[in-house]
Amino acid sequence: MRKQIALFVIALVLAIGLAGCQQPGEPGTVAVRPDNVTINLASGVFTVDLTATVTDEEGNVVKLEAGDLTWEIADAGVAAVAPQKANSAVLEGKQVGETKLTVKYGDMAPAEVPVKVIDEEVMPPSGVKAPKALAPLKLGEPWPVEEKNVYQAFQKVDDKDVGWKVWVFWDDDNVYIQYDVYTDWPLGNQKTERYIYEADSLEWQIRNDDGLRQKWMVAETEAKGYEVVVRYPDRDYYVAPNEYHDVLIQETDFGYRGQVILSMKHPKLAEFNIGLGTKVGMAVQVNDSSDGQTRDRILGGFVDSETYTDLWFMYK
Ligand SMILES: [Ca+2]
Repeated sequence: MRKQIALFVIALVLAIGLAGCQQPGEPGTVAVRPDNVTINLASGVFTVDLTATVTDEEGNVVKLEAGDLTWEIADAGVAAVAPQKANSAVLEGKQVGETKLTVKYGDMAPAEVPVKVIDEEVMPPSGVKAPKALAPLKLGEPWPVEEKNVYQAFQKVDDKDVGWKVWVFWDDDNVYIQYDVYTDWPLGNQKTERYIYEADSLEWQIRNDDGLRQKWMVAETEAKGYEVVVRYPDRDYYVAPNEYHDVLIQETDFGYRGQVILSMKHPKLAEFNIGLGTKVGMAVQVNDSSDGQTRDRILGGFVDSETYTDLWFMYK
């Protein structure tokens, strides 16, 4: 009996001793997910979440406490790393280049994660892009319009190209629309409120995949100045500038240019929840009048025909 107890005690001591051997410094592995990182600054997503797992030589996952891991980035100019919980960190791309993240636990062989920071323009998979404005766009100033992001419609009239080009931008506060109308008819609108579509005016309509739809109609009228009509479910009439809208329409050598600022604080725009990565369908038409009273032609006509083009809200 005494001998059996002695053996049991020895076994117990051995077991405790073995368990005690699994301290930092013993062979094991440090693994990080993802094990390879590419951050594209042009996407507008600058960070990647990293998670580390430490396994001892028995294959058991080691429970980590804050500070157990050391996260090191070789080139702090390219990327920065900020530990979060005991086993996680956030990696942030800073500038184009390549570097390496090293994650250490005791004397174990560290995990090494190659990090690449690139800045390569992303074009939308369909339709057109609305780039983010890095600073608020101001009426009357040149907006950063580029042909590659244009949404346009032209038709030949007496051998002349008549139509429009539209660009959309956004930031956290506003959606910005520039529309350049190529027409040889004079700029004018003698209608007001619900009838502004009968003379020179823009109709900008969007809808999302949930079936939410809204239309903004914009014109400079003789009656009131810059009018904005928010169409659904019942027309709301505004004169810009107001807390939600600002508009500038000016004649140009090709016709006229409109710049429209729509605040996302307006409930009918807010409900689209526009931000990085948002996609909506967009339809545009420009009503063109020769005398300011009669709609002689519709340029584009995509609102009436409900022909939508994908519009992607992207970073740049
Ligand atoms: Ca006109």
